[in-house]
Amino acid sequence: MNRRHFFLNTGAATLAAALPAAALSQNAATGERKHPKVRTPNGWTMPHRLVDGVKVFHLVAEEIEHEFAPGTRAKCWGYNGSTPGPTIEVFEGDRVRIYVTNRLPEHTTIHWHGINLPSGMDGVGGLTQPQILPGETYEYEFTLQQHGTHMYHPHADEMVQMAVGMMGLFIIHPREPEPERIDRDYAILLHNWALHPGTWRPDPSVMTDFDLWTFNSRVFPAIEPLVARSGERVRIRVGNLSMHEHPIHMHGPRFWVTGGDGGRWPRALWRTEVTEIVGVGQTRDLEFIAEPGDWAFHCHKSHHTMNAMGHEVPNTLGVDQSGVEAEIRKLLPGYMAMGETGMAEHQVHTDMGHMPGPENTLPMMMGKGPFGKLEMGGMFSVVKVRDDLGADDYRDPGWYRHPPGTVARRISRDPQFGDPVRREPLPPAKGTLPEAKPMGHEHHG
Ligand SMILES: [Cu+2]
Repeated sequence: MNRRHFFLNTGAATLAAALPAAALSQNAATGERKHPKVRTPNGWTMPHRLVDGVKVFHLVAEEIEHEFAPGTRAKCWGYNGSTPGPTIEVFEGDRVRIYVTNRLPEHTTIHWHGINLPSGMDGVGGLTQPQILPGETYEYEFTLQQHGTHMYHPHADEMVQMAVGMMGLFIIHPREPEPERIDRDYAILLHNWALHPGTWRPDPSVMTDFDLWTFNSRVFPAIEPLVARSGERVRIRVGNLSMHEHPIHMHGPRFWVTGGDGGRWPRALWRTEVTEIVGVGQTRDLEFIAEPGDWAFHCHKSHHTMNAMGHEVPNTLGVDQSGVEAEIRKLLPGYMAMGETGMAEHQVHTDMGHMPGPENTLPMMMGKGPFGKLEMGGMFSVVKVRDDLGADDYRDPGWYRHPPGTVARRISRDPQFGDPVRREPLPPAKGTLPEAKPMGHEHHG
């Protein structure tokens, strides 16, 4: 062991003793835990080197192979091997130096979204700096004068580079402890992708009609659950660099919206909500006291909790397709008419292997829970709160074991059950509501 190794190992051991794993931001002098380490589900936090008091990071823009969920991969662009790129986690007052190496086939820059810095460090190609050409490395350096949930992304050929995955989170903790101690601090970046069925590269030309809706570039059920212990104060930071607004909704306890790109809001501005719209280019901090259970956490646009699907298909709800199915099967053996009673049957068929989709394409609905199929995809995860978790335990605890008598249950199979109060049906309309007809037999004129 040479001297340098000895020094490094001793240093590491001292550091490890002073700072237990989950309390890297612990104040060593008082033992008081100021901020938990941010956890980026399915992502990671970028390490740094300390050089003369400056925190030094190195981002590499490059093409990567990314997996949205087992069964769907794509050639994407990201940073340091991933999309989103690694989360940068720092403190108000820190001086940071960030090297950006461009290993893409075209030029790029990085804009530090929401961060107050000298104009020339703002990363707008052509406006505040030359483009970073392929092979070049640029250096950004600035002092952080604020705290909050921020982001980074290219400001060069932005439409293409963001559409194929180039983005990351930049989280700045306040220097002082926060008034309410946070026990778990999650960070999620929202995005959308036009990965058309059977293809391997996201299509940057799409403006609204996307195929995949992601938390940290993953779709349900491949998104890690958000785990907490009962009574803990949990923050979920949500940033949006997609092309849509996302009403982010949590079941169970209501949350306070406590901050955004502008940092933590004064207490008088906090709002209790169960759904918060995170606009394009915005971030929002959601905080709640964890209550035991399995609580869905998802975008409330119902198409955003689906995977690849056609959005402009004929509406077959309520249409008797029995005749047409036989006709089409003469041309397309194995054709299955669907949608007559709703689309839940979709997951039944795909799970049974009856509907192998195009290659490299996830079924529209996926996921199995303790009570059956979840029929979800996209922007959906589960907040899993348990009484008996260790403070630093982030492992998936499995499904919630409900206390006896607290689960909705079947009490009848008779559709005529009971004596429910119902409104009178409408009087017959004047010959306008059509009877259900087989698809393809619409009456014209
Ligand atoms: Cu959404």
